[in-house]
Amino acid sequence: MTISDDALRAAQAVNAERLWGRLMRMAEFGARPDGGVDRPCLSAEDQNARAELIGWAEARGYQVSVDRAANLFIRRAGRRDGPAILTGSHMDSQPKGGRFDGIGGVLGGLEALDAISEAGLETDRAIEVVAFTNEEGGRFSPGCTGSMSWSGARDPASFDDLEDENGARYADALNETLSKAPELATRPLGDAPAAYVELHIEQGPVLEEKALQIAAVTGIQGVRWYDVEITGDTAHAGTTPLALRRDAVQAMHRAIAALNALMADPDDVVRFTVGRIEVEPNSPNAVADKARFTIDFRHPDRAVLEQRGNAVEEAVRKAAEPCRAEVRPSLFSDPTHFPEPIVAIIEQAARDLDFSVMRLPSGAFHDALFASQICPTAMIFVPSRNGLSHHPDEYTAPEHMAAGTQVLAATLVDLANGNATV
Ligand code: HGY
Ligand code: MN
Ligand code: MN
Repeated sequence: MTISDDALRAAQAVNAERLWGRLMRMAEFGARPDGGVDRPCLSAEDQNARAELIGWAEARGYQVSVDRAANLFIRRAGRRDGPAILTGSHMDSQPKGGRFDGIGGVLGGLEALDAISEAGLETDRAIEVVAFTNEEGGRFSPGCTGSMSWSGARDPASFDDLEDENGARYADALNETLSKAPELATRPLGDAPAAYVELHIEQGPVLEEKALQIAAVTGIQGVRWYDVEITGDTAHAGTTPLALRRDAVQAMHRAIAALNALMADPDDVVRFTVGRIEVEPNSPNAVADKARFTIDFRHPDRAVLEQRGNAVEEAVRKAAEPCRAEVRPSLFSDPTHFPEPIVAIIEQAARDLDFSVMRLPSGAFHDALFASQICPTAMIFVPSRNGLSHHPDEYTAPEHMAAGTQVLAATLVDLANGNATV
């Protein structure tokens, strides 16, 4: 046993029913008829979910604050001031999202605070839970604008003019959200914590296939997002010979075919997705003069990410001719490896709590990607049924959510008390 007695007591105080009740309550904010969740960042659903979380936190006497990126922090004070141990995740969801992605880490963190309180424990360092703004990027692309603003990875002002599909500006949605809780204390961006540990669902099939309860996450694969805009000429669908057309949809088709060739991988390790397409004038009998689409390209090997990623722009521009193509990078991150000491702490805590555990890299990106640029960072995964996520049927069993939260609570206490050093 390497976890401390206090860590063990905190884990044993985790209340699985309270955690599950909060998860199901949060799933009501943006609930879909098919059982999933559609809670776009900074939407009314998101604002109402944040108000519920603030209510739960204030009822427990925790200090709630917000930074100008609308990242929400819940602080359980420690004996001394100074950098806290931070946990958390995000509250926004995909349009056809599930009830656990992101919110599971926020509510797991809140449950860990409550368990630590109910175990009657004091900790040296404060422990904080954060709900990062816009991790998904579904409404305002790219994702992780909250954690990139917080960590200093990007200038927050660079996101101000992002627009959603209705033309709403990110900065306006941000300010509207901040104005909904004017009484909250504010805090500066970039207060680096002493460490960051994020609980998250695996969003893949491995833990379930191996019938394991916990993964100590070793890192996150590299990701490159691009926004492509192809410009042609609109024309009459009935009278314009094809030889005279600059058809943006046909050019997009050629460009995506060229990208499929560039991203071909017999080992099925490359992840290449075109998830969003927009066409103008979007009329059945007018040739399109605009076609926009997104590229989501991921790989665990930096060399592959660079070699194929650097070929994207030329491949699109050539294939789109005689239309003009513009390729704008929107989110870049190299493969990230979490430091061995903090990964080992997660793994050992799981073992000490008698959970089956493995090490696993993450195929999905997370706010931990940007936390890892400013402090020792690790993640805890719990199983996803059928490996589903970004899907209404996303599901993690109550006992798995509770197990992940127990490992989290123990880890937070030992990191906060210096029993585990990173
Ligand atoms: O896209 C991702 O990897 C994350 O789930 N938002
Ligand atoms: Mn997530
Ligand atoms: Mn997600």
